[in-house]
Amino acid sequence: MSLAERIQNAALHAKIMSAAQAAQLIPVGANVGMSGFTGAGYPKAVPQALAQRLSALHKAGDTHARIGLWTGASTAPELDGALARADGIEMRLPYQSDPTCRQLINAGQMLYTDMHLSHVAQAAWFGFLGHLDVAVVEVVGILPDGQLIPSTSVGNNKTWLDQADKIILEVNLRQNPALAGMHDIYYGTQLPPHRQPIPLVKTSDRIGHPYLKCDPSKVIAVVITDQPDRNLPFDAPSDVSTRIAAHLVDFLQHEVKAGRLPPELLPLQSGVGNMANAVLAGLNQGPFDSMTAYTEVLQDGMLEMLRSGKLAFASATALSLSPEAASEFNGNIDFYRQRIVLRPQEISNHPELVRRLGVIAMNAMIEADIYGNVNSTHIMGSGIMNGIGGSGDFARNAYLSFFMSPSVVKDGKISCIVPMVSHHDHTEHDVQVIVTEQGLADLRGLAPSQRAKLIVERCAHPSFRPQLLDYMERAQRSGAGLHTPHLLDEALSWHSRCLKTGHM
Ligand code: 0RQ
Repeated sequence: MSLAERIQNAALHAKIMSAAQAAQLIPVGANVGMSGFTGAGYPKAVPQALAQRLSALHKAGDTHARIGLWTGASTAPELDGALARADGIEMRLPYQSDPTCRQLINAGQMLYTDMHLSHVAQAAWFGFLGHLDVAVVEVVGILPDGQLIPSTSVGNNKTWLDQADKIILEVNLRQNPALAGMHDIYYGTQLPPHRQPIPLVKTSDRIGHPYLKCDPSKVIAVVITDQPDRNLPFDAPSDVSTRIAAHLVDFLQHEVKAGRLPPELLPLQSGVGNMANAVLAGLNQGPFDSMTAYTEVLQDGMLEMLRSGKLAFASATALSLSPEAASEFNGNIDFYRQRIVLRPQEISNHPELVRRLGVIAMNAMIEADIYGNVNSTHIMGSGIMNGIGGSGDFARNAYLSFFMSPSVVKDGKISCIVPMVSHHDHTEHDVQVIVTEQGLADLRGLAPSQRAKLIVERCAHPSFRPQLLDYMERAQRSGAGLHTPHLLDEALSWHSRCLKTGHM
């Protein structure tokens, strides 16, 4: 496809320039809304050029030259990594999973606002996040009237394009032009008090428009790139994640038999990472057919399920595929376009829709406590790992909300079941089922003391079970309130004692 076919708006041809020239147009101190969600559809060239520019300014003595960086979710080394290594990010939101960002955030050198992903667009519209100065958005192509063919993620692009004063577009020639038509951009969202119900009742409903609207007069630069998305390979499912997947599939079968789920289940949401991928592999081999997904990220496991026919349709905001899966996707894009829709993240993660559709939410966690509270984000209560991402959007509103992790990590030294979580992301009220390789605890309808017994018996590793049972018994005898008994000093010191001694 020629450049003229990719960029059909004649006026915007005059705006084509190098990434270095475009980066010069981003004011130091600006808030910049970039595309990108879980390593898909992020700008590949301008962030690196901007990182070089900020580094040069630091060397010249302007040590405070940074930007505020807003995205859909996590991106890639060419974006988060490059800007973080250049110490170019003052404030990061709403989600990251980059090692350098993590290190700077935990060293107190980068500010981070870790947000529910469905909240970001509204927060930007209302100005809670400050003013958005520039949008940098990867697209597949530009139509004659300036509308944009979105790339492999939609994320917050609609909001960034609407809200930013100026726009820089990266047209990535490597992204498949046949992505056109896969997106559904909903423009019906109003602000309160004018908000109307969102007219989506099935995962496959199209309620919007295939293209992103863009005012060409705001476009200050068009940069041509030719690079693939990050495309990290997934690990083969481990023994632990295979066992977790088996518990989950057994439980879902039980729910179908009990008449609490239809045979094709309800729409699935799956988090990111190797464990989520292993669970999807388990579902692909499981007994359910004609499943659907209403999720944020579509990774290899879901692509395989679409190919096998186990999954009839998937709605998401981003693709996050390994190199092999990306090549399979691009080779058969007409097949996938019939079965995938990519939406803005305020729609893919919308609480109203998650509740209406009755989503089955399956997310990984760092730790759960004996009463069912979940920590998804912090190590030892203080150090951020990634962020809450979409897990809260789904967990609170889902029909069924699963949280899963290995029962122990770090060679068995750390228990993922603890007396009291060291940081709270999902309260006991939002967590229905906890799964580790040891087993599954169905917490629905149980009081705290019943939940504690079940979680420890079913999910804790045998090497930590005695300490946890002993804790529970002593807490019950302590004279503390018996609704959710705790020995506060001991609960709070569990993590540090565990770390010091390996096994308490
Ligand atoms: O450490 O990197 O040193 O090996 O945490 O853990 O086992 O690799 O698991 O990649 O699935 O991540 C919750 C972080 C799990 C992720 C979390 C250590 C462990 C390892 C990573 P190493 P694993 P995963 C949809 C939904 C929040 C966002 C979300 C996450 C590292 O799933 O970020 O759900 N979730 N979004 O050893 C100390 C513990 C630990 C621990 C794990 N209890 N104590 N270290 N680790 N448990 C996607 C989006 O919203 C975009």
